[in-house]
Amino acid sequence: MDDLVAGTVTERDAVEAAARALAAARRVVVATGAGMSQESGIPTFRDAVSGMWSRFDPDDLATPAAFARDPARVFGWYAWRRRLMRAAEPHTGYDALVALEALVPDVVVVTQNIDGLHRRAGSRRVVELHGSLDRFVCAGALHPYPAEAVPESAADGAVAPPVCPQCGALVRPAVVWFGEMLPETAVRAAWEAAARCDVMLVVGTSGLVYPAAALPQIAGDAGATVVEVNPEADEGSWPALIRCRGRAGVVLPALVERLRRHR
Ligand code: BV8
Repeated sequence: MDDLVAGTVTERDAVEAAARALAAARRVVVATGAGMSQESGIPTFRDAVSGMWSRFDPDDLATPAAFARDPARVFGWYAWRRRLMRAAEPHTGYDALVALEALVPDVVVVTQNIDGLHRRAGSRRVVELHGSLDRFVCAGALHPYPAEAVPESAADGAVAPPVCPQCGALVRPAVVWFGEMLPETAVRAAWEAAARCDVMLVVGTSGLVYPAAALPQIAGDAGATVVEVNPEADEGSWPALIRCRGRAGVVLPALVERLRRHR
């Protein structure tokens, strides 16, 4: 247990308290952000050094206007990120979330991430709020485009997007950019799960991007125990009743191990 970042009694108590809440829970939602993938080698957005936003301005790359202005620059950024994601492997924290499904009757993962790692790890119910970099569509009529035909890029540089064979529009990643609406089905599933859950684990998110950042508040307001897993001290401003200071790959396995003892 001393692996936890602070390693204080408080941290050990926090993981123990979170395990007890999980032991009494029927419905659990796991809300994840970029920090969930950090130990799989995918940079977060706001990490001061390696974070993607520290080198790129989201308005320059993750908006429809950016794609219209410089499609090759935006598409190249995603081609580089897709190569990173496809080279990444789910770490032990992902395996712990899969193991959780055998210990709690109803587990739903709601992720902001587009890297597909929860699905690859074997989580059975995954809601991808911001889409997936495994899927591509055309910017015209949203015609699906085969991901296997999309060029990858070893470096972050301009890559000309393919052209849709059906309508001639440029092909784009099937992800939600800033200023775009989230997929309605994903929002409905996520909001319903958050409002009904007994425990929400909030893992690896700075809670800055809306509407995803509203989920812990929805769960807390509905009476759920909110457990935050994050090495940083004061990230989310949610009613986090239990804060586990540590990395996802350390805390989540410890949490599931403690939960097994309560079973
Ligand atoms: C919307 C997909 C309705 C693409 C992403 C003006 C105009 C329009 C909209 C807005 C506006 N002003 C505000 C908004 C709303 C806007 C928004 O919230 N902006 C923010 C910046 C204020 N939201 C939107 O635009 C959304 N759509 O509102 O539509 C609308 C429509 C029109 C007009 C008005 C409203 C769409 C938002 C989705 C954008 N797409 N991703 C891509 O990936 O390229 S967002 C992207 O950034 C991620 O998906 C994620 O959501 C976000 C990054 O956040 P995190 O995941 O939390 O990552 P971060 O790096 O910040 O934090 C990592 C955390 O992990 C840290 O706390 C760190 O301590 C921790 N950590 C690090 N290592 C570990 C760890 N934790 C555990 N273990 C570790 N090892």
